[in-house]
Amino acid sequence: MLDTSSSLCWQQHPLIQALANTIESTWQKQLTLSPYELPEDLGYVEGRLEGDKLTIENHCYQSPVFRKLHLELAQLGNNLDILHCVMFPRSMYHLPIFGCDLVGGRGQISAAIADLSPVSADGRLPEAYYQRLSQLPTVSFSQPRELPAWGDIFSQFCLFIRPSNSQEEEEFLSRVQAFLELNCEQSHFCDPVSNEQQEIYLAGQQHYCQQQQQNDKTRRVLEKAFGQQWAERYMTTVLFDVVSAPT
Ligand code: 18B
Repeated sequence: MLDTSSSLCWQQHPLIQALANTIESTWQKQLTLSPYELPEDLGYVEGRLEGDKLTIENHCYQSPVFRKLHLELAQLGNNLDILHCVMFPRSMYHLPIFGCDLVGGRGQISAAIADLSPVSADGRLPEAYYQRLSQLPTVSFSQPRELPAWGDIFSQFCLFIRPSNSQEEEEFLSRVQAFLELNCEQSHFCDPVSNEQQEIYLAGQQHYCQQQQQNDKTRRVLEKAFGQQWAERYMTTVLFDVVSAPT
């Protein structure tokens, strides 16, 4: 469970609470976590957006296989609840990037996104992922949403929906849990790759971050509360830092 003594978690939409707890407990159970130091002033931040307070709370770890395991909760007054999560593997391992974003307000989640995104040159996931993902029960959601142009980084398994009732919320949650468990499990079976392969996976991660940095909807929320420069620094150091060497 999330260490929630002072956490935003309790105040958020129930699906965000449930997913935050699922992520944190899956990581705790399946991975060997150690702290990941974010820039000192960016772990917990408060700003103001048109009179409303924007609060951001970060939970960040690393493990022998993952360079950065980032779970972020944000809340804007009573209007906007956000969960953001990314698992960046170290480039010496061929693993996809697990990413997830939930955005909601006033009791309704408007955007629920989750994916295991490939980082290889041919845009394919490791073979084991195809086998396992194709065995998951089929799900269909009544309100699928269309990915923006920068979303060419996502896999064929990407979910991007507006859940229309609690059953769809449950189905989304269980699919994300399956993605998470698969990714943690695979991290125990992967071997380090050659230097040439590492260059490719590093380039794949860089491309992923550059595309995500083009999300104007995220940028706009951060810019309005904290200003343009701060938003740029936050997006490029905390959310989607482009690492230039293997870590
Ligand atoms: N994101 N999201 O994380 N974003 O971080 N997010 C939105 O209903 C924030 C990720 C993604 O339609 C929206 O339209 C803020 C990851 C996609 O053009 C808002 C933070 C992924 C869209 C925010 C945050 C990801 C999207 C609009 C920092 C995927 C649709 C909500 C805490 C793995 C973009 C709506 C589009 C939308 C905001 C995807 C307000 C501030 C990891 C594809």
